[in-house]
Amino acid sequence: MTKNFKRTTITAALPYANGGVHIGHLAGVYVPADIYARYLRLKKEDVIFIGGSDEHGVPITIRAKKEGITPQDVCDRYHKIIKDSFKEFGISFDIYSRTTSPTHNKLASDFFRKLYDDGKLIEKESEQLYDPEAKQFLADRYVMGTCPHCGNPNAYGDQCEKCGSDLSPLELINPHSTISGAKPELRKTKNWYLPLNQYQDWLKEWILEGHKEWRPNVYGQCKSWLDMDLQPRAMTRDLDWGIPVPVEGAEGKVLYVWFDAPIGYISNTKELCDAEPERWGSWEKWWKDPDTRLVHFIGKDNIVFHCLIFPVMLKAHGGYILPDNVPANEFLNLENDKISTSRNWAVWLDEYLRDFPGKQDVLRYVLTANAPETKDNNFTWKDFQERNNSELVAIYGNFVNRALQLTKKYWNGVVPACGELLDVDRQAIQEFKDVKEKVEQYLDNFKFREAQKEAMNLARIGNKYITECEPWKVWKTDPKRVETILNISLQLVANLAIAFEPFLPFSSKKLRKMINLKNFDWAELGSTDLLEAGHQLAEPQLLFEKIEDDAIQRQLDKLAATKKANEAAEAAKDYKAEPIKPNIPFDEWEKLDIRVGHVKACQKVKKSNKLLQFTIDDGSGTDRTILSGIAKFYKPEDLEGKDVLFIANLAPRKMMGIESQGMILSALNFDGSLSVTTTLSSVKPGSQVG
Ligand code: B3M
Ligand code: ZN
Repeated sequence: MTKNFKRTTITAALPYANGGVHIGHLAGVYVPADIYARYLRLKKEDVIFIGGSDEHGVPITIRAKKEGITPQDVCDRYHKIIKDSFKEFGISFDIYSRTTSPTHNKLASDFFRKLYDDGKLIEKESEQLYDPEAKQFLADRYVMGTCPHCGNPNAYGDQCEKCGSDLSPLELINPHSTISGAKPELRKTKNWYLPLNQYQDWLKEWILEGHKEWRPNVYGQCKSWLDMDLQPRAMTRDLDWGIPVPVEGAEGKVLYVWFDAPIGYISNTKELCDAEPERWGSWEKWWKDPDTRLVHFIGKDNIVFHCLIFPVMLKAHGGYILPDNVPANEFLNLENDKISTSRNWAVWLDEYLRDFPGKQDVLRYVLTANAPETKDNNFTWKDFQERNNSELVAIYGNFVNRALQLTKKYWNGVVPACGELLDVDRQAIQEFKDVKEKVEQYLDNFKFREAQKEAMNLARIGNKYITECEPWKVWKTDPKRVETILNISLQLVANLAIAFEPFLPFSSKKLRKMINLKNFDWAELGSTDLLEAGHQLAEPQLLFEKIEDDAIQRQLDKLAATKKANEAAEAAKDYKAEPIKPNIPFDEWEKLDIRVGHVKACQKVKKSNKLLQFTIDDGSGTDRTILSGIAKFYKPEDLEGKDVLFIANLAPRKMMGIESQGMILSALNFDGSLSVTTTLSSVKPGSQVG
């Protein structure tokens, strides 16, 4: 940090309001942004932390169409879900608003209009796909067809999900509109472009020369863009969901979602400042004063928008500050597989909280410990359990518990005075003073995993200290000495409450309550005077609890079930029904006697893993025995009491020494499984089928 700024504006990417929040979002963007915001607040710096939902863009309209509701309905639903999830996990936004707000509509519209009036945009005609039946232009996602690379018949106009190729809709074989099914045609349309090419030299200077301190992944991605020739990029779209383009002759066009979304950071700041001016001052000081530092927290797929396009927009507009840093993260995988909403391969925050109530901090801790800061990283449930049990419980929780229980035991829960220091005390004090500087250095440089590791070292120092001092032994010979040991241990505990506040805010709060900690200031980290002698502590409680194997197994089972369902869905996609057999004359069909039978009993046939033996009421008054090779697919008790269809006049045949008098009808599914056919409503046994 070369410049001394007066204040910091922190933004976290605005999630699309068309789905919930999962661990990938939290690890990639929101937990690091929150740690940073809390850290600066704790340092008593002037900081504002801005969030909100991104409510425009094509995916929201597709979802709405699918569900038969309006895009606004989709946004309303998910905005609430997302906002609640963030709140539950302690993401301490100063405001969480949305891009369908009136403030945003006006600000984004005015922003565009200024660029337009100042001649900063290029008006250009281009050919776009058009649906002649639905009478509208088609976003790439609205076109489907066959992938020219792998033959997948369900490729989208922008991407083939089967082979992963990026596509343009014009490359698709047999393209069709997903709205009407019609073959799209090319039509001319006018749009407004941001001439990124005109800013290329400036971008090179600003980033490649001016921001060498950015994370290597961010800097590298910018460099590879800037090594190519940037092209003008359309800032408007022919679409009916978004902010109308505020220009004559632009009816039926809206602002490109990536034009309006980052402006959402500004609008949300404005909304907050306008609502509480005495607390926040004017919104402009957060966005226009060169003494303000702007930091964007995002995932790596958003780098180009935050490092190139948005800065060019801000620069072209004039009057705005530019981001000082963009600490983008790589991706988090789940159990070695890419997180995917469509395949439901994710840990959703609401489900997590249902399964692990009150354990927000455990997830925050594990996600930071594994933060994908420099490369893609992996979340596994085993690691989650391991880090909880052997770090949070065994190191942090254990140290706190030891210090508080010992104080309760020897000193009735009152902080004793610190006596004369021995070497071992001085060393522990020095060690934890050093930690402060390290944590700060890491946090200032957006190295959150290292910072958290250092905070955990405080607890390690504490455990080592107590173990070395052995107060339970010293008590018998030198109780005065125990006072000093306890005092230092408790000071360390208080330090932990401060050091962990940015990372584990719920636990810090709990811990602060246990020790009645009033002073709560980052500047005091490292101090040995946080708790005065005579200060009364509250009743100790466990800060963390062990997570047992069965809780982890349930999560693994859940994922295994998801994987199985995905595989089945994948196989079903490629399934083609067997060709129909040649026709038969009607009288041949009439020879077959198919009946409804009531399953009175069903059991496994001994020594066979395929056969089930049915006792069928066929309406004749005499029970009938039928064997069927479906034991792999049903438990016998699941079939008892059901009405099934069977062929009643098939010549009997013996299997495993039992005579089977007929055949139970089953459907052969695409994956080789068998599903017994039955009647929709209850029908008397013996009824004919035909
Ligand atoms: N909504 C993309 C995303 O959620 C986009 C971010 C906007 S940030 C201004 O990844
Ligand atoms: Zn493909």
